[in-house]
Amino acid sequence: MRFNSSNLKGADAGFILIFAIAVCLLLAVIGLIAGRSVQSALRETRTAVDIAQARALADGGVALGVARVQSDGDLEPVVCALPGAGAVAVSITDEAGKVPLNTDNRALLLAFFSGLGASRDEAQTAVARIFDYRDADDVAQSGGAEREAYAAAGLSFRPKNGDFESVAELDRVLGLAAAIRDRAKPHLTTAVTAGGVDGAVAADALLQLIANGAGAGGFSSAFGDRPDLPAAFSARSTRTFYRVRSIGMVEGARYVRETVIARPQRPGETLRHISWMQGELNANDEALLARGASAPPC
Ligand SMILES: [Ca+2]
Repeated sequence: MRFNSSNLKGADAGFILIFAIAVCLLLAVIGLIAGRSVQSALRETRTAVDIAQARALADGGVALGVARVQSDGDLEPVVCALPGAGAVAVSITDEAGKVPLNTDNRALLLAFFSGLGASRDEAQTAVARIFDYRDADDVAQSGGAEREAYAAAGLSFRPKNGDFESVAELDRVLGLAAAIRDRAKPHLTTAVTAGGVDGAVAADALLQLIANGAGAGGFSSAFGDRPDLPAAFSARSTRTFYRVRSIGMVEGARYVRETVIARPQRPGETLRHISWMQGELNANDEALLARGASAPPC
């Protein structure tokens, strides 16, 4: 058979052309991927910078909140902007307006858990388990749970037999329904150990749910729909413990800083931060975040 050199040259040329096109396509794809990687890296860097700036703003906002507390200033939320740097939203709450998780007032805790939607039996169980978790003995109350019950449930931890140090510690109490526990947390405090709640600084929602949980029979309503707490559930604020919650906003980045402070009560005392942690955004923040876009200068 005769070899056709012209056909071979044509085939070679075709192959080289296809190879060249393939190389070009490959280079184009590599270039595209590299370009996107650079863009992606730039975006990530930008986001990281925004988050760092939002965090710095949030921490600066804490200083603004602390200054308000120390000067007995207005405790209404503040939203203000640092031109070119973003905005900050600061809210301050007196912890005396929450239910003390370490309170000895069993009736208050019963009304509170009932108001959150627990049945009377579920509320009594929840309160018994909270007391068992805290009290020094290992003898379970009616409906409660001590060491044996925790071991039988296969838990690696046991009741603390000491006061709660944080509201998050509620997760370590055996047998609390997760839904009730999560609804309870925003209304609880470990900063204050009192026999009641100061209705003057409590959120409307908390007063309403305690009223609902207590059957509302003993409540008057001197201030419209805002229930008054009965004396058995009340304690005056010592105006010492405040939660300062500060949200830094930079472009799309948000950072939440939460701290509980103890205000000096005597000359020579200094302000103490009892806790300092990263917080999380919640549904109530939407109104504050919306104000960030057109906030006045700080
Ligand atoms: Ca105990």
